[in-house]
Amino acid sequence: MNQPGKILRTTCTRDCPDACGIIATVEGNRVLRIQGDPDHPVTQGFLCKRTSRYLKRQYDPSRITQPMIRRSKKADREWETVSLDVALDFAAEQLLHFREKYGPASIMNYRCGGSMGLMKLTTDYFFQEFGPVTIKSGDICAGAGDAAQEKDFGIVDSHDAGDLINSKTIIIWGKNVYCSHVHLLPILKKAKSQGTRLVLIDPVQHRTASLCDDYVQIRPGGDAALAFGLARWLLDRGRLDANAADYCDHCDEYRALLLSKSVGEWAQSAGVTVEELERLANFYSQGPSAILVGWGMQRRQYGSASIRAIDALAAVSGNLGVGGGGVSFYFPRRSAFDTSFVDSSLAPRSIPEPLLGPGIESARNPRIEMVWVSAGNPVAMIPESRTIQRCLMDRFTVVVDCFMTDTAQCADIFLPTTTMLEDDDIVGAYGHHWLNEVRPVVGPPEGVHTDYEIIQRMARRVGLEGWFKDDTESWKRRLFADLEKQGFSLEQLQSAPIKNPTAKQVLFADRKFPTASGKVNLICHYDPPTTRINDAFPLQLMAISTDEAQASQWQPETQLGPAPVTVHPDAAEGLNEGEIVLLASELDTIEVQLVFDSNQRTDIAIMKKGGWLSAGRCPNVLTRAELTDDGECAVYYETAVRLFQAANKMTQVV
Ligand SMILES: Nc1nc2c(c(=O)[nH]1)N[C@H]1C(S)=C(S)[C@@H](COP(=O)(O)OP(=O)(O)OC[C@H]3O[C@@H](n4cnc5c(=O)[nH]c(N)nc54)[C@H](O)[C@@H]3O)O[C@H]1N2
Ligand SMILES: Nc1nc2c(c(=O)[nH]1)N[C@H]1C(S)=C(S)[C@@H](COP(=O)(O)OP(=O)(O)OC[C@H]3O[C@@H](n4cnc5c(=O)[nH]c(N)nc54)[C@H](O)[C@@H]3O)O[C@H]1N2
Ligand SMILES: [Mo]
Repeated sequence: MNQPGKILRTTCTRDCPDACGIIATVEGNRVLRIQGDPDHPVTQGFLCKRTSRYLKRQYDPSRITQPMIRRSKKADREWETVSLDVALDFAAEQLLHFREKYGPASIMNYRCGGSMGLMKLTTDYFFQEFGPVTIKSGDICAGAGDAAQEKDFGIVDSHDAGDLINSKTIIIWGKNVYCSHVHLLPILKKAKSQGTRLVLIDPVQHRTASLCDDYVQIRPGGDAALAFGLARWLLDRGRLDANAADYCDHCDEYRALLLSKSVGEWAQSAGVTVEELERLANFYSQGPSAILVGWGMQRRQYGSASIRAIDALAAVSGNLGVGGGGVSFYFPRRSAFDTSFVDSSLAPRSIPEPLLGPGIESARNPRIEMVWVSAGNPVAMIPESRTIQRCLMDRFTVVVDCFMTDTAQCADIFLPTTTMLEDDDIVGAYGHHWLNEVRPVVGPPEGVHTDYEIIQRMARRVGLEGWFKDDTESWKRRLFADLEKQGFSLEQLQSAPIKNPTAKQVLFADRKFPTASGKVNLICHYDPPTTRINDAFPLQLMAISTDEAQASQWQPETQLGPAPVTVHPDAAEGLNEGEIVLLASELDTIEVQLVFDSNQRTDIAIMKKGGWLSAGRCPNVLTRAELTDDGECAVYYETAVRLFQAANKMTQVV
């Protein structure tokens, strides 16, 4: 399909707020180069560090392009390369067997963020029609924040990113834009050049601090206390919106909560100085002020309460419904599309995603006998990795992926699928309002198919061909149906991104909120969480995103040797920089290599998220499976850990 040096457009489907337009230079059936689309209003011609290196992944020799099965994975760990027909027949036979013998709830469909493409919903649709089967609930990534904003505002949505130009102050609250949201940088830099003040609040000092006029190194989890402290400061000075009661519920209870501590007490509980809090409050009160809420801080025990406290601050300070204001967390990436064919309420049972391991293990009547994993690597990415690994090894497991991940190593059947450069799909973004098309810029290797094509072939084997007779193009039209009613065409999307027509520049401009009462639901209870660190385990483990990789999608050569752990030198008394030491939680121990950084707090240990279990680099072996206060999000960053020399462990063991 391609002539030499042909330039083709597609979209990045990686789990990222940016959903970038990609320009690929293709010769024959090989991609020579990928670049950011200069005509995409958000991408603006550049790609992030990790995706600009994507061709290394695309052409990595470890990519698996042939179906594989293991007839008995426990006894005989050898993989057998088979034809797709053999692999699919085997998978179909097992699906039918377990449905017949134990009922559809004995099968679980687990899909995660390997691709943001909307076509991936067809896998969920298949399992809904085949079963419905057991599915996941909640969200390891953003569940707590989503639940908070739904409760407070009735919806989860954001101001248009372009509106940031109208802010006098922008608070970047727990977010590393240089790593996780790089296409926000041009807007932030422009706002800054026009006089907007930028402030970062984050326990980890990262590169985004260098962009900001002020940086507050908050105590991990201190965000609600800081938000209450800021509101208390404004209250004491009569600077809260006098009309707040017109559009907020529970004003009296919220006020009582603010008054339950002095500004000094709130500052102390947030782990900041009174001066820092006052400086922040001063900036914030010189509005309009926008808050950009990051994803990290809600992955904590009280993560949802943190976001609710920030929502309330924005509301009572008069920053909702005004240009340059708002509290932006997430953009509804699916809202423009018709996804009504999937209905999770039909499922006979769900397991909260953060509890995947213990949830599968304890499920009864029926027991879970078979797990189908696509676009996810739960063994590496979900807490209690070893429990998940054990569960999958004990059950019949199918994994659809492009690589032999930690999860795929537990499979009985491995079905190879396309990479994003070979995929055919549509995406919205969770960091802006533009919708875009995903098109194969090269054909997949012989015998490799998209997730949808795999599902279509499965459907024929289990009597569901009628549901999946349509080709990908027809499905895209089906997803696009609502937009078509509004006068857009899929052809239009094929030539350029379309801005979600339901998106607003400024949210809640009429100060009406889609909650039950039509008003903001102010948080009115807060029980401060007790810290889990203690003398025995003095550090909080924070394995966070790195600009080098997307979650566990590392190049194999990066996973050699112990994983680096960054700490303040005072947090590693008696240990030396570069030394290989042990990092232990109450659950497990891994070997790590020490990196010192005196800019960091003395109570945290920082790792790069996504380390492989097979390489001994997986932080999630140390972390317990548990749920946040609301929204069934995972508590990733509160595991208490300690560092010690390997010899000590030997003595302990002996
Ligand atoms: N390069 C790269 N980019 C990515 C990803 C990746 O793996 N690599 N992952 C993607 C994914 S899955 C997502 S969900 C998105 C967003 O994914 P994230 O990378 O999670 O997004 P951030 O918004 O930067 O949130 C992380 C920040 O939250 C901070 N944080 C943690 N705890 C607290 C706290 O208690 N208080 C405060 N104030 N801050 C805290 C961390 O220190 C960190 O700086 O980005 C995506 N972008
Ligand atoms: N310790 C710690 N753990 C974390 C986090 C953290 O900050 N700290 N962050 C969490 C967050 S925010 C998230 S969202 C999750 C991410 O968790 P996952 O989504 O499970 O992460 P990935 O490692 O990106 O795994 C996705 C897999 O999908 C495959 N894939 C890519 N494209 C396709 C496709 O089109 N089809 C199929 N079938 N497969 C495809 C990739 O090869 C990859 O193996 O991790 C969470 N885990
Ligand atoms: Mo995520």
